[in-house]
Amino acid sequence: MSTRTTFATCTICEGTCGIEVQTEGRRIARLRGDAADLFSRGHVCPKAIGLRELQQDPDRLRKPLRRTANGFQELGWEEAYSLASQGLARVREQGGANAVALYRGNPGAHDFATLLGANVISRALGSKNVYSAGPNDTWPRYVQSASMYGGPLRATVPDIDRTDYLLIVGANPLVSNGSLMTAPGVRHRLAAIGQRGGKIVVIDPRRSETAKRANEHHFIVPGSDAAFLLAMVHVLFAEGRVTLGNCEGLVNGLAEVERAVTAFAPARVAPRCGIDAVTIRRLARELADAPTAATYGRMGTCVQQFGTLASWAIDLLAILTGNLDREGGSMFTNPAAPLHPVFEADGPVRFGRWQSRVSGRDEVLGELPAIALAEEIETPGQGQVRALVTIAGNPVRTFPNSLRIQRALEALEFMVALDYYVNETTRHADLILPPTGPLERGHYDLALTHFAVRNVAKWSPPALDPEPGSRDAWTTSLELGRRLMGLDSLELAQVDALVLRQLADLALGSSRFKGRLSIEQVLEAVGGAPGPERIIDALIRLGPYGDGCGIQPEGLTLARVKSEEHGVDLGPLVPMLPDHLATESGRIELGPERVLADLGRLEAWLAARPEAGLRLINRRDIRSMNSWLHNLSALAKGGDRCTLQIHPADAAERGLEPGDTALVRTRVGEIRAPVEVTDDVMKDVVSLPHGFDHKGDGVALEVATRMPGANVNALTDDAAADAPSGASVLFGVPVEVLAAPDA
Ligand SMILES: Nc1nc2c(c(=O)[nH]1)N[C@H]1C(S)=C(S)[C@@H](COP(=O)(O)OP(=O)(O)OC[C@H]3O[C@@H](n4cnc5c(=O)[nH]c(N)nc54)[C@H](O)[C@@H]3O)O[C@H]1N2
Ligand SMILES: Nc1nc2c(c(=O)[nH]1)N[C@H]1C(S)=C(S)[C@@H](COP(=O)(O)OP(=O)(O)OC[C@H]3O[C@@H](n4cnc5c(=O)[nH]c(N)nc54)[C@H](O)[C@@H]3O)O[C@H]1N2
Ligand code: SF4
Ligand SMILES: [Mo]
Repeated sequence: MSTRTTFATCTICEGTCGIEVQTEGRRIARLRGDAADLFSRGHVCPKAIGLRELQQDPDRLRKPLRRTANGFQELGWEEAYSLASQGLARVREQGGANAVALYRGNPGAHDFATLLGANVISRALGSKNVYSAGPNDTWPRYVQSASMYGGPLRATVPDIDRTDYLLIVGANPLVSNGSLMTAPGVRHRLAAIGQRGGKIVVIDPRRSETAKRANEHHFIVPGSDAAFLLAMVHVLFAEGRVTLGNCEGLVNGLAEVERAVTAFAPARVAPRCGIDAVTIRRLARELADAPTAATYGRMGTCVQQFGTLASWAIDLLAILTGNLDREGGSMFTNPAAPLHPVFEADGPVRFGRWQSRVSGRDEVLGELPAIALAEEIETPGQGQVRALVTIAGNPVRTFPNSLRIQRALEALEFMVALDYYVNETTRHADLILPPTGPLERGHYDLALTHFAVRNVAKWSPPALDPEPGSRDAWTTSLELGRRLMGLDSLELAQVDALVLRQLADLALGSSRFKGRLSIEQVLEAVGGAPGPERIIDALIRLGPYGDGCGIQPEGLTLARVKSEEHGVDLGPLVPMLPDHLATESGRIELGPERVLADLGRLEAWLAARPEAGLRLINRRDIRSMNSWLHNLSALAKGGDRCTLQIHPADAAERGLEPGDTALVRTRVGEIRAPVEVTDDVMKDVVSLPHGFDHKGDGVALEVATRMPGANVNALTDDAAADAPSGASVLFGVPVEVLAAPDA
């Protein structure tokens, strides 16, 4: 049998590593890092093997399933689409558009067809009950970036390949491989900072894998980052070290920020964050004095009690030390296929355009906070959510108070899941519609190229033909979309063309070629073959490097990207201001109203007496990806990774020894976990990974079900939220730990 080699991209995490896939017929003979990939240069992590196993996993669904009294049964695609759309339409007829909710999970951001397809389904549903993994992840960062620069995807990324000083706050790229910072082979990139004489400082309640390789690490009390970082900003003002550099003349609100940080003197903040005032001052000076410096925060500065304020303070440090938009500092990526026109279609971002029905929570970026979903399902009344569509998500494991979500799903009238597996969430679905496998689809990193540390573009062709009888995510999205929009009479290709026209129109409206091209010329240029690739082509051609559909023939097109099988390197990040700003004022808003409005809450916390007790934080596991890779034996094997890390003093106080079983308890639930005593976590902090525990009636995950581990989101509390963004508080959760009674 002939062997074929395909250069593709791993789509599991944000690393976007290039892979080389050798196939013999339908079999994957070999899968390894693509040494010639211009961005990742051969790097892959252990999860890449997962792609091979995922392709072959017998539990991965290829055909649609329907839930019956005798369990799930396969059915044909046409029937599945009809039943799915009829079920949703029925609920919509009875309860109105808001009675059907949509949830989009994380893998949707890693596949452009799923991402664009989810938008089609969302528009077709027309519901205000739209949810995503964002509030359990990136929202504070998006809200802060939208408020300061005008768009959620206009977030800064640390220019790690050129910086002299990197302050990492609440991120563990050595395990996560980077997030909102696409930097394949991040380990080498971080090591290079040291090799060129630079410095890395990590701030984390746990001595993480990244912290262990840094020049300096400081423990911080979970949830106190905003105060700590604002104390650093305070030092910049107090010591006359504020310099705007490239941002001179481009900022609004400097005086407001100076006033706002007066309350955060290092001496006042130190006892609450556990980092002494001398160190806070020194770090601020180092950051200001370094030839170039960048501050990078991720989950630890997002899904905590003051996520937006912490994210804001991170960018203030960049701006006020002259490090914004400057080589080696915090920069903006200039993606080849920008989504800004789509995200900013309604003009400068506004929040709170509508509120959730039950507890009046603000809409953010067109969605409602994740913590609102359960109560919207549980609470009767006009607009009660009675049906749900999930796309690539597992809220029963990934939402705070996830057992409540589980009960809510049990109470739904109808549910449709677009997913690979029958898992903790999708087992509640009436219909499951699986997409083709990750190596069976073409790939372009539409979302992640917005946060890459270099400007890059790459097309990955499918390494395998789709399995006979399977359907790709785009087809399924259009099939559901047209039925839900009542456009059944249209051919799929017609619906496809409508979607293309709409997106191309948005892209043209903000393109540098606007006024020199008609929409017809764009449609003509991208050709007549239906499929989501045309949308990528349109975005690229109208984008910053594009050929303007012929206006600049030397410019980029999808065809040109396709011709470079190891990717197109568009160079290091370059200064983008002021053009990149999309705020109403055309300037950087240093003190956005929505962000400043939360300072009172932070000041009240600062003034309050610290609460005694343990705080739970999360740690990521190198062989997991949130909740969904545990059915692949190469990644699932080994002992119980879901251990409770606890400081020796805290363990001793509770009479806990290594290997004992601990009972971990909060207001919302309890779990058991084996005890791992280590001073890698600070005193009063315990750590557990998330995404484990795949036992449950009807779950069809042969390998994962046998894997040990507990569900940490049985403990996290959906009553807590970051005020400006509505994001969940997953880290810094107060918990009680004791020896399990019958252990
Ligand atoms: N306690 C705690 N909770 C957390 C976190 C934490 O750190 N601690 N992290 C949060 C974060 S950052 C995130 S992103 C969320 C993730 O939250 P979710 O997105 O809800 O969950 P995942 O575990 O990513 O589950 C992905 C689902 O998509 C399916 N899937 C995988 N690939 C595809 C695909 O290509 N197409 C389709 N249709 N389906 C696919 C999988 O089978 C699985 O069911 O969890 C959040 N929850
Ligand atoms: N192996 C693996 N890789 C992954 C994932 C995975 O599940 N497994 N998930 C992917 C996804 S969806 C995402 S979003 C990214 C996340 O990428 P990261 O944010 O880099 O990963 P986390 O492990 O969540 O890192 C958060 C760090 O914050 C620390 N922390 C907790 N609370 C606080 C706090 O209050 N303050 C401070 N300063 N630090 C705190 C934790 O100890 C941890 O070291 O990882 C991605 N990559
Ligand atoms: S780092 Fe991420 S993208 Fe790279 S191989 Fe691992 S899972 Fe895939
Ligand atoms: Mo995430």
